[in-house]
Amino acid sequence: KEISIIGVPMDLGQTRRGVDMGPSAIRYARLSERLEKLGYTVYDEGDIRVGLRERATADTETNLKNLSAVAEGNDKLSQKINEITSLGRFPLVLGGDHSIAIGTLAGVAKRSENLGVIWYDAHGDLNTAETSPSGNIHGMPLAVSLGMGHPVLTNIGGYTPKIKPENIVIIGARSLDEGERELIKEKGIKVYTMHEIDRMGMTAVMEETITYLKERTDGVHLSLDLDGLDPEDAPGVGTPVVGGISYRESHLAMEMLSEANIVTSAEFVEINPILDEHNKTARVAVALISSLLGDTLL
Ligand code: DIR
Ligand code: MN
Ligand code: MN
Ligand code: MN
Repeated sequence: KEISIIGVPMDLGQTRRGVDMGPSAIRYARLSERLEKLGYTVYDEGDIRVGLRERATADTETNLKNLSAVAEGNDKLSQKINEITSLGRFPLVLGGDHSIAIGTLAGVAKRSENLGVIWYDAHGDLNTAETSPSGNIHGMPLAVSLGMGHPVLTNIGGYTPKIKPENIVIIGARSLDEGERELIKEKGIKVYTMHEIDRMGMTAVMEETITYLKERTDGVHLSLDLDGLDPEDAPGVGTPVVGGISYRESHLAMEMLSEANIVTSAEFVEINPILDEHNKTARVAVALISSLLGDTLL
């Protein structure tokens, strides 16, 4: 089996510096070596070129920060994903802030009538320019992929929407803005908040998620924001939220996805080495990626 790694040093979707170094931090934590040991042929495609923050300009008509530079980076990413999937390789995207999911999904959804999406995150990332409290595009990619938001973003890849609300499962949510809550209700999006994870346990959450997605989708994209984990386990993120998913629970979730063999693309985002403790969060990401791709203890 063949995997293509694509780094996206994007930090324009939010305001903390350093998340653009995420791809380097994950490579430094020996991602390729781990995957090769699992028997994969690994193609590291290098990084997508992203505009510099200094040159990016605030969009004056909307409250969307760095709109054109974010859109440009995502457009390049979606094209790269298209090349990779046409070769039949598994795309593994390394962020960068979560705004890059716009480009990843534009690429992977092109080949899929009914793409499923697992959004593993403390946040819903379902804001639009109207509902966003921050103007940060990293809080919007799931809404954009549903066809809601600025046309410069929703039209990336030349089509919209990329995904259907009933094909989404959000896991780990514990910080949702008012507009996001309304959208979740309006669209009937399936969400396992921390309440359900505490109450049901991660095993049942993943069993339900897998059964649900298996019967209605023809492929599943895993979009894993490291802030879905508890900040104790993943401190190197820009918007940590206490009371998150543990390292063990996350491992279990990845192992269950591996067993179910439903994931067809993945991205690991929001790793910020400047805010990290000795690259701990990047090492967690590499461990989770390995489990997702079939690493077992025996
Ligand atoms: C908040 C934070 N909901 C926003 N979002 C984050 O700015 O839209 N997403 N941090 O990962
Ligand atoms: Mn996110
Ligand atoms: Mn988040
Ligand atoms: Mn975030």
